[in-house]
Amino acid sequence: MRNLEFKEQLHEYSQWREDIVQAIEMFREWRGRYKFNDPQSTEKLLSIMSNLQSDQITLAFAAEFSRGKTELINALFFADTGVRLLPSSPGRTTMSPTEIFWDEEGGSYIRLLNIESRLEDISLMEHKQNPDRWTQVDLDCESPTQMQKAFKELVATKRVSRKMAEDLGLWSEREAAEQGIVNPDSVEIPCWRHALISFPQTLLKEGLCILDTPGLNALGSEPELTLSMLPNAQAIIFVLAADTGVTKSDMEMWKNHVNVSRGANKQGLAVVMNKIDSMWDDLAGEDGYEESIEKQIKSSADILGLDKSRIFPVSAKQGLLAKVKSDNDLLGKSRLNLLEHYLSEDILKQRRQILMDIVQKDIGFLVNESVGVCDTRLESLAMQLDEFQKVDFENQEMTGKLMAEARDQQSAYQANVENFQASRKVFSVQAKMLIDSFAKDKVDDVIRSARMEMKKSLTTYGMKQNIRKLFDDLRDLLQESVDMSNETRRLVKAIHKKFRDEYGFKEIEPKFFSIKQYQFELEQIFEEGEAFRNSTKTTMTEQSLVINKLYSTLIFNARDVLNRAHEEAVSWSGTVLTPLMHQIKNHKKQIESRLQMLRKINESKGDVTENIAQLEHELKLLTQQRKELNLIVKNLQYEEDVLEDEAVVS
Ligand SMILES: Nc1nc2c(ncn2[C@@H]2O[C@H](COP(=O)(O)OP(=O)(O)O)[C@@H](O)[C@H]2O)c(=O)[nH]1
Ligand SMILES: [Mg+2]
Repeated sequence: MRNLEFKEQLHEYSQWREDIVQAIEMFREWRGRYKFNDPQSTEKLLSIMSNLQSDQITLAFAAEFSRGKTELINALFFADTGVRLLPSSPGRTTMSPTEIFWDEEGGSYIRLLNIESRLEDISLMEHKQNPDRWTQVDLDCESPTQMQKAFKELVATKRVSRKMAEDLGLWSEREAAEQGIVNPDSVEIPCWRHALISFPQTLLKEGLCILDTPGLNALGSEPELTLSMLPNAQAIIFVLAADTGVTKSDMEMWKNHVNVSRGANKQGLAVVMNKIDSMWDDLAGEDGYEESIEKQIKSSADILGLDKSRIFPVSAKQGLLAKVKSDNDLLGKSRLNLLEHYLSEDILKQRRQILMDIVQKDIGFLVNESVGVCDTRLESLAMQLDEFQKVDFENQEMTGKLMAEARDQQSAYQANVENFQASRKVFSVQAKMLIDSFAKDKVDDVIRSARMEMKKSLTTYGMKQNIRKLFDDLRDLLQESVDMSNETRRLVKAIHKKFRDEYGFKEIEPKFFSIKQYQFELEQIFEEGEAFRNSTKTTMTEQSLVINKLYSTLIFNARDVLNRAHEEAVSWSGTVLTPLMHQIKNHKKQIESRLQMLRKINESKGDVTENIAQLEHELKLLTQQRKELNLIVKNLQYEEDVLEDEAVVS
């Protein structure tokens, strides 16, 4: 009953996603039934469906420690359990980044990665693929109190030597001094580096994934968080506390970790001004309270350089309490609903749009193709029917002439098809060259040698030179492919033009593959890495752990970009000529069937009515096919003309 709004919206969203998947499945069946399918397009459709099905909405909570992130997560998503599910308490609370989601295969669990793993040069991503490396705690989802108890492990700490803490990047002279600790023998550190929590709560089952990050310290020492995980989240919720205002470390966090990962338009970003209840007992009364909240929001907006409407004053603590006790007045006072409204309206809508764009980009041309081929068939069948109804088949001279014409047409077309087969071979060779130009092993070679150079360099400066060189090399690699992809594109265009000009084929603007976007992404990765390095240079010693990790993250991200580019090139070259091939096949069939009918008529005059009846029957079947397709297109929530516009643009 309580956090109804976000819950309902998420539910509706996941329903919508299911509907789209179903429409795509219907389309796939339709293509199979009427022989429009080919292995590559079928694979494409299957992969889109599986991506949609496993799509998650990740909300990341970032802030300095003790701003109330964990409490906010409890209040927003887990109040239904009736308890404070995740441990939230004064002081340094959750110290390891925690991801909360539902893992259908793995079931319910907490998986914890030990803090010492920081010393290895293995990314979190790689660790996640290897469950054996994690300590697992089982969860009894029937019992919130058992779960609550199990979650206590998240905040476990232990004492290690100062040297060890230093090696792990968890020792700061300055911070310790602030707490009155000088020159200690041992230091208290968190036991766990990262936590994964899976349990079957409704929101999580519908694809919500929550990332709870600890404070500045952890983000500064885990570049993967800032440079991979936060940018990949659909939204970041940055939490401030009303009782502290925007502090220096809040600002540092904002600048170096939150703002950078949102790109220029700051999409999917909300700032929460938590703990407004600390202002409740103000003697100034209701008006004074409103005024001081307004003032705080304005000054925070100014400092952060953000629009006021993105800042949400809430009390997570009172909101949680209100939900657990079903106290509507208190819930109103906590103002949680405004934040929930923003999350559901803005973030979910945006995600829907993004998925829709992906679906359109990926299968729009297949839908267009089916519609196009279907329509061409309908047209030519209707024309043939018309012709057969008009021609006087008693006139032998006439039928003979028609047949001769049709035969000429057939052989001319045959020659062109052979021509097409030859062009297709040329295309295959060129496409293969394009694909090979940035194949995985080629990229791996470049990376391997860069890594080797890096290991050899003794200074941060030397490493910096090496990473710069690596990015230059990767850029060059892509540049070569750009030239090649331009060439391939010209070839594809020429092949299409020929059939369009000579046979009036429907305008199918072939889908184009462009490397530009990937080059841009590569550039971004490098620049963000530089920014990160500059921002935290005070904590980085020569050849430090963090620098190593930073460069591993950059390399990982760069490799990901090149992999994606490669995958797209492979899938593009496999499918780009398919629509044309279908049109060619279709055209060939038409010529053949017309010729066959003419031949039959010529051989046994008087059979015309039977032939006409057959054509009428075919026309009926085809109209039915087209109707079914229409319905599918509608279910995909497409407008055909929109699609056609799209195809021209892309
Ligand atoms: N007064 C008040 N205290 C809060 C609120 N939210 C969290 N806290 C307290 O702030 C402290 C830190 O909260 P926690 O959620 O662990 O912060 P985190 O480190 O950002 O995850 C705890 O003592 C919470 O009880 C709030 O809305 N009002
Ligand atoms: Mg916390």
